[in-house]
Amino acid sequence: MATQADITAMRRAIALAARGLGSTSPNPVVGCVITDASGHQVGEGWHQRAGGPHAEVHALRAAGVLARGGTAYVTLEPCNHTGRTGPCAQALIEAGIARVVYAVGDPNPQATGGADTLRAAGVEVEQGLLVDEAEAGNLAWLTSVRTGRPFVRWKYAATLDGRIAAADGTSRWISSAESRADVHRLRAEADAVVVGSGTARADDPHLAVRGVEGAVQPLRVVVDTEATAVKPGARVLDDAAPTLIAVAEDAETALEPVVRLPRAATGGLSVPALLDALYARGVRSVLLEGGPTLAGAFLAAGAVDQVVGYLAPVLLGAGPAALADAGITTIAEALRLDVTETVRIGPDLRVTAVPTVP
Ligand code: AOF
Ligand code: ZN
Repeated sequence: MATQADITAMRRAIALAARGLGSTSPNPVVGCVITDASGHQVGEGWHQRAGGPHAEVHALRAAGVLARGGTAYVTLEPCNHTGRTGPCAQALIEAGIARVVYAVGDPNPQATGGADTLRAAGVEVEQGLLVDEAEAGNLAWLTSVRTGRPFVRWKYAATLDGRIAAADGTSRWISSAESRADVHRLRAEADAVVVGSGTARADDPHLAVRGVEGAVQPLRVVVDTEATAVKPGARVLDDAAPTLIAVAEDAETALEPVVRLPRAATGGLSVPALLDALYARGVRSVLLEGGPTLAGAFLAAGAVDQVVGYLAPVLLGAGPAALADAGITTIAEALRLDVTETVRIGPDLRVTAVPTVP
């Protein structure tokens, strides 16, 4: 049975794990707290970057000999494999840990089996404490492991009547400065930020992260099917972050770096082919930032895992909607979502939702 102290320690481990968001790809975010035999915290750590020590190793180093006879709280099942680093299950056994409490089982076939190894060595093992919170904290990585493509978060900012610009095309600024700063945090969490040609043409966006301490810059991706939207000198081509222009196989361009991809039946780029190409480059999470046409294509391809809408208390009554055609023609086909969070961001409302599992 989990005690209040167990819950407190796991909650701390989940908070520690979140510090790795955006910098551990293609690995998960993982946090670890170690308490001694009398329940005092003696070490903590989190996974900071792929190839670096796992969370358990950081926490064991901090605890030193005080780990002996203690409990390790880990957000993910300790690994059982020698990958870029040694097996954490073994490290926990060698440090004399008596009990391991973890939240989420490791779905990675190479790493799984840590719980069995620990039990075989006489360590008490408990699974599932705060599993929903820990899964939510690792949503991008877990989704990418389960689906074999990057996790996709579609973000948009709109008026309360769902418009992203006025009838004359003016759009600066619908959402507040606070919301725009929050978007930089989402960019920092993502491995890649993706926009379409309409957004590239209309906004000449920069797409790099500003104002987030320690942020790893995401790959900036412009889906420019006909290779006509991104011009030499575009802000997205500066050296603030890496860039990739995705064009159709038959498009002509001298821009670099470019990836050539097949078209979908509709003529636009194939979304699955784009996601495969990004996955092959190590991308495990995508922030889809615009605009309505590309978002419609992703939704039609079943490739949106989470929606984050910034709703500004503004009305326009005319102007383009946040989402264009997504292949839905009748109400029975409507994409239903479950709201997982609502937060006030300055004057705006941020709504996070995920597709309802039928
Ligand atoms: C992490 N950090 O804190 C834990 C992980 O690439 P490697 O060799 O570092 O191994 C990565 C795998 O190890 C990862 O996919 C996951 O299954 C397991 N546990 N990974 O990156 C950690 N505990
Ligand atoms: Zn490990």
